Amino acid sequence: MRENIEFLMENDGELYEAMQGEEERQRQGIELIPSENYAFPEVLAALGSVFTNKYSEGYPGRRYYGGQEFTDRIENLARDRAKEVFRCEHANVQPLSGSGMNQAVYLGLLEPGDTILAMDLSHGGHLTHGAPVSHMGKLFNFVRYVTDPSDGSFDFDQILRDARKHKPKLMLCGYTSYPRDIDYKAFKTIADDVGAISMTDASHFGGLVAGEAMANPFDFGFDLVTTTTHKSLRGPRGGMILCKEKFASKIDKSVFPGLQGGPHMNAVAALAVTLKLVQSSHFKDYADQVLKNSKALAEVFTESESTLITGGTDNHMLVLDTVKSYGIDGKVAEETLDEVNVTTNKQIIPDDPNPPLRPSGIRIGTPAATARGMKESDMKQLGSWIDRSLRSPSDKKYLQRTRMEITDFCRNFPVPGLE
Ligand code: DSN
Repeated sequence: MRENIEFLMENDGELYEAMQGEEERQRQGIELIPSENYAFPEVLAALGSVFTNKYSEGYPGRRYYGGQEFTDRIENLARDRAKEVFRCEHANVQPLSGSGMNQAVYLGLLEPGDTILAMDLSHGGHLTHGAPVSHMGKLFNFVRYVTDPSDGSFDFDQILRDARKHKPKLMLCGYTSYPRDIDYKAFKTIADDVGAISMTDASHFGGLVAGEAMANPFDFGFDLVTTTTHKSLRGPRGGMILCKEKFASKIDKSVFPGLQGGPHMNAVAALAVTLKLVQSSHFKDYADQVLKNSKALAEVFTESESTLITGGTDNHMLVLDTVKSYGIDGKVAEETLDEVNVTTNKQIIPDDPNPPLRPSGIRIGTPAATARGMKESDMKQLGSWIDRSLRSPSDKKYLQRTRMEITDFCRNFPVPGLE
């Protein structure tokens, strides 16, 4: 694989230079965006393989092009491994991205105008969970539930009242910016009460379910789970729809030919190897460590009396209210941390009075740092650098010194796939 990159050096200097720059950025900085990670080296190898050359519209055994002996083999491997890892009856491994994956579920199982009950965007839901600016928000009738920001809890009595009033066809839980676990039993009970399909979008924590560090919605009888494959799972960019057999045919038809053409078979190959690697005891240790690291980092902010949304974390991420904690908005916080080579992202917080490009907080997550081998003591060090930097965004000398210390610190933690 490295040889292929050297080949680029010979033939496309401009591209090679940007690629080298990104490698150095990833080496010298600490990646704390909760949805990012370092793909397994095996994933990078599969992505750069000959499967990128192949069209495979259809499904194993029923394709619209010839020459499918080996593509069928890898797609079957990916599907079987997905079913084994997530303990489900059916897996579609073709979605090209997380948004398309969720859209395929809604479009395959519902009619336009049908009602979906899902979490509000500012409380942690995703754009595809019905944000008014999204096409899905226009096509379906989303009713949104919120959380109590003081402790992140859901008001299940209210959700039940909403469900009985609006009679959703589908009830969705899952999040993109919410630092707590989900009470699947309570959600499933309400979905059953109103006869709704139950779905979890596990995009952020699919890897933590696979590594058995977090609960699996299928153990509570959920109908469907969607997950992207490049976040905590450490696989290729893409998505997966996991479901009960009774939804299999509608889901498959919705993905292809409903929404997509040819799947990216290099990504399917990379997903197959991911789903082998996540079954190892090594990956289970990794998933546990992601959560330990998140808690260790949260302790630093609690001790410094900063404001964490919901007061802490049960998963891989923290949402920090930077306005309340440091008197700076999320954009300034993100830029300040960029100056010390710590990458986070500005983030709206529940009922944020500020706009999305200048919101009141940031998100911080531990999957990528943990993949480099960082442990709780490293999180303490990192947390104190972050806390101090956010307290001194104009102290250029401090930020410069901290940047150098962090660059040195990073040398102890090789980036998977780059060394
Ligand atoms: N963009 C992803 C995230 O950062 O959470 C969700 O799609």
